[in-house]
Amino acid sequence: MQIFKTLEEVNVHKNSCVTIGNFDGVHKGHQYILNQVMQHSQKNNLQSIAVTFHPHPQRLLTGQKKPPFITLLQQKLELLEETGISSTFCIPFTWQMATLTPEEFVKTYLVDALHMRHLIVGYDYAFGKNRSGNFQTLQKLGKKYNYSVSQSEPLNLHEVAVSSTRIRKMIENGQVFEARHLLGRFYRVEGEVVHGQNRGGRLLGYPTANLCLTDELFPLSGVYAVFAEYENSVMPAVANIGFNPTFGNDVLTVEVHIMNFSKDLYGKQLRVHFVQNLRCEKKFNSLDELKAQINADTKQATEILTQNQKELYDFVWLFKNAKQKI
Ligand code: RBF
Ligand code: MG
Repeated sequence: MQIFKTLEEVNVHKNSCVTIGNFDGVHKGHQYILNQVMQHSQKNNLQSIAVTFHPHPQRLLTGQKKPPFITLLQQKLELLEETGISSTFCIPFTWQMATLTPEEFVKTYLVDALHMRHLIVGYDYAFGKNRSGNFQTLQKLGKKYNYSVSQSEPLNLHEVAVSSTRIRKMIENGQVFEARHLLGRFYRVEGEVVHGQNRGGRLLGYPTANLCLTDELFPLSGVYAVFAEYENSVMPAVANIGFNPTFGNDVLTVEVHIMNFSKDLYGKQLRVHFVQNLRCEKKFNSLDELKAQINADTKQATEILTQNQKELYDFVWLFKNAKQKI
């Protein structure tokens, strides 16, 4: 996938079919539109292009770090690439950008730079100051600048549109097993393995890899059956997200115990795919009770992760078999 990070970098020699959005999560709803863009492009010999902004316009304008992103830029670009779209134009969003009229934006970025001939927008797409630019605005401009516009209908799950907001809420509630249907993959976080308290192996007999976190969104504190991905291998594991109340920590940690694994992972990049919530985090009165509980968690996670393994793996390996299925 070609990535353009500035107007100057844009290098498009063909007419194009474009979609535009924030794509936080690159979820099933996004995948659905991106597929339409690719199909339309193929039929009409156009280049397929996703357009997005960075930083997120709302973040720049409000100066607030919320809502938490499902995917940070790097992961978003990786996932966009996996959809098969041929280019992504990641427009740097600045205060100056925010003053452009819809027409100036469309002409400079979409028409002149990308040679857009067809635009597909989501069912809820709006842009510009106070979200004043909408489907009708884009259609009017299309007459002047020689492109057509279509609006994609929402992709529903249980009669409710798949949206980043809905997915965010599910993850914050710990409903990671449900969220996979909307994402088309398991929710995941990743980070470098760093030194923790060193209690896990020594005191409890369950060594854990502690992650140095970069993500913004975390499932509800608790214990989860997860897959740990490290250097192209995917291993059954169990994760604890929380504050280790038994030991009175005060920072959020994500630690992962990988079943039947004893390699040293310090300094390595680990990706954690959240499969299912097992329980909430608890304060135990003794080490033995905590140990017995972790033992039970490990057993339960192993059962979950080894049942229907093929289906579960499809959700780890994004898009491979899950495309369009919901
Ligand atoms: N710590 C707690 O204080 N309460 C828990 O409920 C809890 N559950 C855990 C479950 C699993 C599967 C694992 C691997 C760890 C858990 N821990 C829990 C964290 C434990 O306190 C931690 O691994 C050690 O303190 C080492 O950092
Ligand atoms: Mg540890």
